[in-house]
Amino acid sequence: MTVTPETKQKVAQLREQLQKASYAYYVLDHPIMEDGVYDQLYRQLQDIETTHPELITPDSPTQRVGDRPAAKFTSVKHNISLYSLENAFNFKELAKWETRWQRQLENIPQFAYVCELKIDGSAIALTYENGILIRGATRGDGTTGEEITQNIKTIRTIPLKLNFPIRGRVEVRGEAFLPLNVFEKINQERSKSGEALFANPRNAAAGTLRQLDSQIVARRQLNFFAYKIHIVDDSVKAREIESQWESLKLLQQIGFLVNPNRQLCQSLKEVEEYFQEWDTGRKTLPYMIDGVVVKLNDYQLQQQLGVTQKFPRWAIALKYPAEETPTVVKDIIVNVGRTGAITPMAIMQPVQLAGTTVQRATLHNSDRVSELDIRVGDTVIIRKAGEIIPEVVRVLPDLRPFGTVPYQMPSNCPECSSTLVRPQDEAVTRCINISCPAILRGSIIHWASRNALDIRGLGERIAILLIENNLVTSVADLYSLSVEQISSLERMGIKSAQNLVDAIALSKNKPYDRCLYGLGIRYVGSVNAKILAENFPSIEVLSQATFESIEAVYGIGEEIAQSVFEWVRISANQTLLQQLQAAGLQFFQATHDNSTNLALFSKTFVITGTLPSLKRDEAKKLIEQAGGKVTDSISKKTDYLLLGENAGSKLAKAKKLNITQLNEAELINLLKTNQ
Ligand code: 1X8
Repeated sequence: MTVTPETKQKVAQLREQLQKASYAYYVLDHPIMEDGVYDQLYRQLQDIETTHPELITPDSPTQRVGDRPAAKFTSVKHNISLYSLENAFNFKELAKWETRWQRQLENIPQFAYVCELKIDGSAIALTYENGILIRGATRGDGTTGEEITQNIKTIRTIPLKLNFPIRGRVEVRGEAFLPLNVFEKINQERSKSGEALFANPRNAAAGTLRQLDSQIVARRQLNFFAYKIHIVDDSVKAREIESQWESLKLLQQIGFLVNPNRQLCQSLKEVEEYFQEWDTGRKTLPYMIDGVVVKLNDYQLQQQLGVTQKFPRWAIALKYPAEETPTVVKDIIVNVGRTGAITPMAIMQPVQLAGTTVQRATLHNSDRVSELDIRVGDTVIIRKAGEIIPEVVRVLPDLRPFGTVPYQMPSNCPECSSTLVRPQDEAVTRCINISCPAILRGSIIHWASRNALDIRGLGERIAILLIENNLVTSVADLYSLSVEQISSLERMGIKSAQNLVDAIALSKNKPYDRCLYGLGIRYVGSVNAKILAENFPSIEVLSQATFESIEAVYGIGEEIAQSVFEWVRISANQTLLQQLQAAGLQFFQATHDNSTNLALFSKTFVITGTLPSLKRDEAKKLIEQAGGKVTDSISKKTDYLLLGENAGSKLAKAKKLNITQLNEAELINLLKTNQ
């Protein structure tokens, strides 16, 4: 059938109207046409194209959704390679990068950085010929990707035809992504139908792009942010663009959605501010970002720096610490804690998570292990949620290799081989052998930990050595260790042995509540230990206390009271307490009288000038005997300036900070009145 010029004109007009409306709706987020009108025009165009298939062009709005699913995707070589980005995980690494690129140049030029949000999606390469989209491809390995043009055409924010034609070939790069609400909806649906969940929006986007059925892709509402344009032919337009900042504007002008949250920064300080701002801001974005991309703005500078084997030297990704990340399980072990509790743990391929490298995650208990059905070889999602040790959130069964077997919890303690016990109404399996080395090790590490007795230098390694060499059988034994004994341990010199002995001796000065906490009584954390210490002035009083009187204390619940009540009644624990007290540990509340009786308790003094009768040392001694402290320089923490003749700069500083001044007579008075 011949096509009249009128029909041709009509087709062109319809396409233009639809394209404009679609652009306004999807890219500008500012609709200019009623939905009904759009549908009507769309159908008119469809009708004409059905009658005159020869008029169908690849950029026609009717070609958005492919109706013929591709059998499989074909490989395509990218016209220009897609690079990945070097990662920086903190500002220090970012600064190193700046130093590195600057060192590469003879002299440091004027420069600016463009900061853009790093979208958690899938990189896409689009090819336009004379303004028409002819090909879309996945990143693949950077050199070769998969041809997914049909699927890409379902993305409404990717123009099939550029807003104004650019002669020759144009390559556009950007990130295809799924909005978070769509990602969550897809996972909910998959969960209902028993399908494996996508680990993150990036995988969901990549999975969607590689769907064979474009109808499904269309329903998924993928979106696309453009961030790079290569104009291959040497047109006027190409020469106009001299920077990343300008190229983003051009991308916007020719019809792409460009992320609006970009910023031109003049220094790394500004980059850091942008990064920090978006660390908060990202929580309200409707899509996921995993960092910011920092690029040198000037194209000439970019070209000068060039690329390495893998990365451009002129760009870097500054990543936010991930709170969830996938990794592979290499082994499953059980850990024996200081209470004998058995915790199954996954040993994993090391990954970056929330700012640190992790390779262990807790599986909590055997119920959780069965629930997850986690196996060695599995790909899992791990999460750090405030805890120090990350946990396994879920397993990705689709990625499970062949030949795996369910994990079986051991029935014997891995450290002492005694039979493990699991009380009927408890989730926790325990080793109940009181001489299990794992329990002793855990107790020592806990006793020495920062919030307990804070013994510097006594960590896991030393604890293991002390136990293995039979130097300690309880925490009390720590207090009779000699320098000779410790220096005989592996990798321990006389000096570090002396330091450890000193650190152990120093711990005898720690207050009662720290000692209580250090005992590791179940449910007695630092806060509860403080409450107990305040209400039961010594361990003897606490040991004599009835269950009711412990429970009656404000802040102490039934479980804690029960645990304390039982602990002090175990004879091995009573022996331990006697030994610790004999070693000099303070299992009693330092009475308030002792300290408040001291006239200058915890007051800080600075002495300046010559005093009428006391020598400086004598004044210092008097102050210290009354519980005060003498320091050399004035600060906000100084309580008094003791002032003599010919005072120097300290007086001026004390005046500035409004610090009380005393003379010798006033000091003596102060000591008397409070005695
Ligand atoms: C990856 C990404 C880039 C940008 C945003 N999100 C990403 N995931 C951007 O430059 N705005 S650049 C990039 C890459 O080069 N691999």
